Amino acid sequence: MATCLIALGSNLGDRAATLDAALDALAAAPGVELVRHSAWQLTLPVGGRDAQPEFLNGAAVAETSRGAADFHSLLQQIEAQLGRERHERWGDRTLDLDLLRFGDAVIDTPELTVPHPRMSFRRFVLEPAVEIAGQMVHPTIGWTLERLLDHLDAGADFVAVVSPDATARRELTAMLSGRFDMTACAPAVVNERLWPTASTTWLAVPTGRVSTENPKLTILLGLAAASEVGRGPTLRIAPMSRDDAEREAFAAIAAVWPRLGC
Ligand code: A4P
Ligand code: MG
Repeated sequence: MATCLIALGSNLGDRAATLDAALDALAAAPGVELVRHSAWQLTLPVGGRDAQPEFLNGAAVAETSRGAADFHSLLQQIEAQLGRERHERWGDRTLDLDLLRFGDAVIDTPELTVPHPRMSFRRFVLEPAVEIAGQMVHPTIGWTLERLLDHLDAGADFVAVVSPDATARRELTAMLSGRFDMTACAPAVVNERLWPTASTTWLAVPTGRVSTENPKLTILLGLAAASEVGRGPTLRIAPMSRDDAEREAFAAIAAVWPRLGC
């Protein structure tokens, strides 16, 4: 049996009824036992087109005897049954079921990435997840979900962009500085192992807070082999087009600092 953590989201139609129906479908599926679920929370959309309707988000813990790929297919079947249509990435949806964690498994196939690659820095994922599974450990970062969420409040208002490719790093940080009014900075205390000076650019987010703790967000750029252990909230950007990389970074920053207005 594997213990799974699932994120639920909806921003079209009768959102609460859809999320309730998704739980019923999960509970009724063979080989699945629904253990608990969070309350539904209203959240502001992150990453999609402008003027998207608000989301209702939640989380659920389930035990399953199914394998990870099979369980993910089940989530997709439930999405389809409840009217999900896929038009654009991060578009409006009646139902999104993301597999956040599947036991301690670390999975990276074209269809399925677990732990979910954007779960460590999204409040709309972590808040309901912490309500029901705060002590669950993020398998690649090694922090509990509660610690990840606390860090989004208490961490330093810095972004650390890490890449051995100085050009890619410069391009991304120049774009982020321009878009969000961030400024280059040099924290007083740095963990050299996690954020090596030679390959890290630091940006301070204009919130007025001064701090020397770990950054609220680390962006790993094209560093497929770098470990995430101990870094806290992390966005890993695989080699991709510059536009896509910028879009990923924008959406992550909007999730961590919603008031920066993107
Ligand atoms: N996929 C890979 N790994 C997983 C996983 N662990 N769980 C694949 C679920 N799916 C996974 O997903 C795109 C592809 O990801 C699928 O082929 C699947 O096999 P999708 O559901 O078709 O499309 P999507 O959800 O638009 O894309 P994506 O990248 O999964 O988006 P996210 O990260 O789920 O973000 N703002 C608020 N406030 N609340 C939200 O719930 N959700 C999103 C979607 C954006 N902004 C939001 C919310
Ligand atoms: Mg999804």
